[in-house]
Amino acid sequence: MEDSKSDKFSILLPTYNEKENLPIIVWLISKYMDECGYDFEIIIIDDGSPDGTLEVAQQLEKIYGKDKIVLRPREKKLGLGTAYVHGINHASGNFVIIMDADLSHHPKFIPEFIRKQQEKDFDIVSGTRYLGSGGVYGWDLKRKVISRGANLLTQILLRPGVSDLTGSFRLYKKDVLRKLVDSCISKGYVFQMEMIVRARQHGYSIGEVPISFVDRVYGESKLGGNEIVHFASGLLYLFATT
Ligand SMILES: Nc1nc2c(ncn2[C@@H]2O[C@H](COP(=O)(O)OP(=O)(O)OP(=O)(O)O)[C@@H](O)[C@H]2O)c(=O)[nH]1
Ligand SMILES: [Mg+2]
Repeated sequence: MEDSKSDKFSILLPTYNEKENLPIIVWLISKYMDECGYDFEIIIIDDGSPDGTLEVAQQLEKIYGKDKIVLRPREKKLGLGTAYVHGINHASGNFVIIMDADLSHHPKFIPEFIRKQQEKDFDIVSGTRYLGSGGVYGWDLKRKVISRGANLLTQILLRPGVSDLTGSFRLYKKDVLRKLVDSCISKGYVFQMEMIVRARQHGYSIGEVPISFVDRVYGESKLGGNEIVHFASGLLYLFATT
């Protein structure tokens, strides 16, 4: 058994126009991590947000210190998939936590992820909206039905052994995450699905923690009409290649 006291958690926050959300999420993360006495760093990957998110992040770096807030900005919007890869390359922890910065993923679940990981030394712990106390808030019926339907279809086609495949709130052992990222081809949230499907192929162990997902309050939703098309083609791609 490794000594869990030497564990360090690198929390990746990709941001694009999140200046209202960033101070709150950073405050909440530090609060929960400090309360539990976990060693951590927050890596902010801002892609040239026009709203000035980077300036806010620089203020936070001054307040919390360079060891806690690590800024790894990029010039322009290059997408989430590559933002994660960029973040992993700068992570100094042996665990990596991936979450959205728009407060849809509440930091209070991070200690639960960590406790779940330690239960059976899981390679991955995945947040799920579709188990136990998990759920979604702030969605209209249409979006709920689409999300449920998409999840059901995914369960039937891919049999992933995980109840929520498109969620992106997860904890990984860093070496596991690196190997998975290298074996994934897709982008966007199909990428989140592919990660789990490949993890199954590699035989990695996955634990699940119920999470409540809350729709963003601040900032603009990028949910476009293309989403269903992207999802369907991604699902078919994974179905055909795995
Ligand atoms: N660095 C970086 N971050 C991004 C990019 N696109 C989105 N993000 C961030 O990734 C996280 C998830 O993106 P969201 O826009 O919330 O995506 P979503 O949750 O599917 O959709 P909505 O919340 O409804 O807008 C948020 O923290 C965004 O700020 C990007 O191209 N680069
Ligand atoms: Mg969001």
